[in-house]
Amino acid sequence: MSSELKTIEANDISWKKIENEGLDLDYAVPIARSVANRILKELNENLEYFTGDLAKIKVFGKVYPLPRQQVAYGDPGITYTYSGLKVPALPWPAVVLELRDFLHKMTGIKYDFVLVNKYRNGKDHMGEHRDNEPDLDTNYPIASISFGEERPFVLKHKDARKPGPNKRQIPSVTVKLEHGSVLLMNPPTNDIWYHSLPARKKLLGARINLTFRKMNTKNSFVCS
Ligand SMILES: O=C(O)CCC(=O)C(=O)O
Repeated sequence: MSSELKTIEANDISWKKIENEGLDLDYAVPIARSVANRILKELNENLEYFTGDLAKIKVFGKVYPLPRQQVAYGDPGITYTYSGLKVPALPWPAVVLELRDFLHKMTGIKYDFVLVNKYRNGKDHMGEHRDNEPDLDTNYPIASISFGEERPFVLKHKDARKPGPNKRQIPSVTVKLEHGSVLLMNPPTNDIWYHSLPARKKLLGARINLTFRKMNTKNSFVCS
């Protein structure tokens, strides 16, 4: 871990708790702007994103190009299957490992997988979904770190998405994810609330988000 991140103590972080029915989030901006700028630069210079079939997504059986760039890193042998895609974890780059180790110090959790999404501008987005795939160990929070353009992150209760009389009037919750911020999505949030990163066409800046996850160990195998 870099000396700058090492100087941040878990006790120094002032977390904001965001709660609702089945929703449990912790939000903070623990990474100072100058450090966040340096990390964003390193992410921009060192990460390469998936191409070909791994840069496509299946929605209701149809295949589309991903409306953003994506890559995944993790411990050896890990794969993650979601939206019809089976994504292999590439070996950790130093700058991503630095963030993984920072989260370990902050939360006590040693994450073994991260999905990185780059939104090249405000047109790039991510649709409503839950991170509740069988590959994930849902006992742990998903830790989301953001750099670059601030974008709204929108959470919607599953009952508010239902059609017809079963629909409940539960307002969405929006969190602005700032440069250098950390959002912890604690259980059972991802069973009950969908989340999305909607397009904001007027925003021109790029943003990189990393969601650190803990996988079910049965999903891991070590390649010989
Ligand atoms: O970019 C974001 O903040 C959202 C990422 C996300 O929803 C995910 O990785 O599942």
